[in-house]
Amino acid sequence: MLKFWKKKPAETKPGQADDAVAAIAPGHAASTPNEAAAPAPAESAPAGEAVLAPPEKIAAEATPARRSWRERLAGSAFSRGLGSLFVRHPRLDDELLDELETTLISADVGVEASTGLVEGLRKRMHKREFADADALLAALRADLIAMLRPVEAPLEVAGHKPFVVLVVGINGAGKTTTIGKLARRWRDQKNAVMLAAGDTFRAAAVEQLKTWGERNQVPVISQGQDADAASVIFDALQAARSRGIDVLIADTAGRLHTQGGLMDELGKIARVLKKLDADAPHEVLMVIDGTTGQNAISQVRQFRQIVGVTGLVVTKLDGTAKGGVVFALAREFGLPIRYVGLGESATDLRVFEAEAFVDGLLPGSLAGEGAGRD
Ligand SMILES: Nc1nc2c(ncn2[C@@H]2O[C@H](COP(=O)(O)OP(=O)(O)O)[C@@H](O)[C@H]2O)c(=O)[nH]1
Ligand SMILES: [Mg+2]
Repeated sequence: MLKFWKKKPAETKPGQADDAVAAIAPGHAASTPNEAAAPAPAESAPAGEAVLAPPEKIAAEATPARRSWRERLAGSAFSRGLGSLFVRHPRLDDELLDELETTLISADVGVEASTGLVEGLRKRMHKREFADADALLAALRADLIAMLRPVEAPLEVAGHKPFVVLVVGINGAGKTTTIGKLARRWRDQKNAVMLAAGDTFRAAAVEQLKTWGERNQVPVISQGQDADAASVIFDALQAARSRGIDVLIADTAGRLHTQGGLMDELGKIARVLKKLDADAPHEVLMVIDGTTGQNAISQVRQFRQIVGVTGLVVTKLDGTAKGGVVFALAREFGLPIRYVGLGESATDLRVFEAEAFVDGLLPGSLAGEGAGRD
């Protein structure tokens, strides 16, 4: 019988952030998981106005219930696949490793990476390094963490003022939602944040950004639908400079089917920003939908050709995402994975941590703490 399976997965431990938060703000602990659906606060600022909420209000809003990485990742094909594999096949043999390889591939880890991992484990098994399946899983955990360590590089926004973040990615990837979450995060860290509504292709996109701005009391610079995106973002950087803003986050359109148009637009945005600040944008953050599987790889490849991507955010890893795409991205590009989206609400964006992520995907007791620092 496998030790790891008999033990009950420890979701959270006393003293972890989730418990602490629940203790401080019991009202918030029961709040709806989908904060995106909540109405915007009435005292929201008109677009373009810099208004900072009183500190006590920010503190109160900053304490909704936080769920552990494992709670969020448990539904992924990766987690479910591994869990059931070791139940179906508890014996340590080549067949187990063959099935492990299939599980990793079908969880979007990618063929090369999966084969590489499994062949490494197979050699060690044949050398009798593993006493049982637990030992094999421990080795797999270590290998998975080692794959992700090089891309664990949090984004620091302190080096420039304003620090300009250009957010790119295809439609529906989660750009605007991620911007809303980042606005909340950086505002909570006492930065003055401003948003630029650079996705001028759809009126709804501008409105969506404004709603996030109102909800987080951060100003949004916009010129409405069909405005020139570069001009909106240029104006926003000028406004950000004159108002002493710390972080400017710019939304963009993501029409990949007209790659030429997108290339022109993103190229123009980067050029006009450089007129004001030769180093801007300081981060080109590409947002990727974690449910798109191996297609994520070709998306990153295309956007890298269009604009110099400096960091990634992988969204929608809650629910049924396969999760393995994070490993495939790490192996293929080595680009920093700055954040992962584990849900739709403002606090569901986590700084990417290799160990917390891997532990969230693995069967309970095998993993370490599992909750992560963030
Ligand atoms: N479950 C889940 N949904 C997300 C996440 N991030 C974004 N979404 C949803 O994905 C959809 C598209 O997001 P949006 O920000 O409009 O994408 P954009 O077109 O790239 O700006 C929306 O319904 C979001 O609520 C996430 O981390 N988890
Ligand atoms: Mg959008």
